[in-house]
Amino acid sequence: MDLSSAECEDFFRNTAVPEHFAETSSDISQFVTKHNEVGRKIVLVTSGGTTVPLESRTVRYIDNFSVGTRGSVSAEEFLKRGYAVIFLHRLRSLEPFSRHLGNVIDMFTITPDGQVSVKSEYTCVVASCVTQYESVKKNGTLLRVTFTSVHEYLHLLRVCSQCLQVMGSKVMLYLAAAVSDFHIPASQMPEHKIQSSDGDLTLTLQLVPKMLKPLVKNWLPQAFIVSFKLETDSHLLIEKSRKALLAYKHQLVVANLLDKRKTEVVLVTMTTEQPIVLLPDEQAAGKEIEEKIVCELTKYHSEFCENSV
Ligand code: 9Z3
Repeated sequence: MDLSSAECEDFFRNTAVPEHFAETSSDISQFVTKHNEVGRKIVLVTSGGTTVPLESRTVRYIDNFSVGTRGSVSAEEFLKRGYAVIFLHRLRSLEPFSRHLGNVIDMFTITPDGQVSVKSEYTCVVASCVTQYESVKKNGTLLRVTFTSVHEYLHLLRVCSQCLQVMGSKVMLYLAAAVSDFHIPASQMPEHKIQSSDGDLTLTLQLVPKMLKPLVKNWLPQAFIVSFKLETDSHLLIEKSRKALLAYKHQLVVANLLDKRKTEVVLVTMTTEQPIVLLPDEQAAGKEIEEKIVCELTKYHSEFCENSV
């Protein structure tokens, strides 16, 4: 569905803003101003799945598989390369640094004198995470913003984009979140819990407005924008990635298949296809494919910035 400016405005007017929206918007704006002033590049990383609520006082919702690995690992990689990161992620999905700390309660023990201490087998991983996290906190280079529903996600994506407009080409969008294609518009959602006593439930979901179009055209026309294309059928992947580039006119699509997403992706532009593969020995050594993806994308972005001045 192509979206006119009026339809876009209608969607946002008719869809409730997330809780604490004014405060979050102000945090984003301050973060952008601070890093823009010192000339630091900013990346907006979106991560995790969006829910589709079935009731406005939500008891039930539709969800998807994404746990936020792609986004959280990539955020760490961008931070390592000197970017400031707005990490727009699904509440309780994986986050940079803490993602390494599995089941936290297993990591602690109580010493005979009653002190809490980290078990010896975990000290290395805890020390490494805490050191990296402390350094990022000291530099103020990571801003975490959360969403749950697809409606909250879109409101926050728009406000982040509006705040980032001042950055021109020095901003990258890395849209790795698994955003639902279907939803129930706020105006058609029942307020209260759907009653099972009413019998079988038939749902009609509508297409979520494709916000990538206004995003590229109006919200952030100068930015370097990377979207992700997820398919399960390998025959469709590249063709659909190109179709997205044609439709939205952004810079790059990271194409991935559901079951190979941790070891293979293709960086697709209008004229090139660059496969990125994590080799078995790299995998065995604990390397993650996001290191390679982010390394390549930062090169594309530098070139994009040079050509934009
Ligand atoms: C992706 O394709 C991400 O790589 C994954 C990462 C969601 C597969 P995890 O969070 O998974 O590490 O578990 N994200 C984008 C998926 C998406 O919704 N794309 C849409 C599409 O393919 C619109 S841009 O049409």
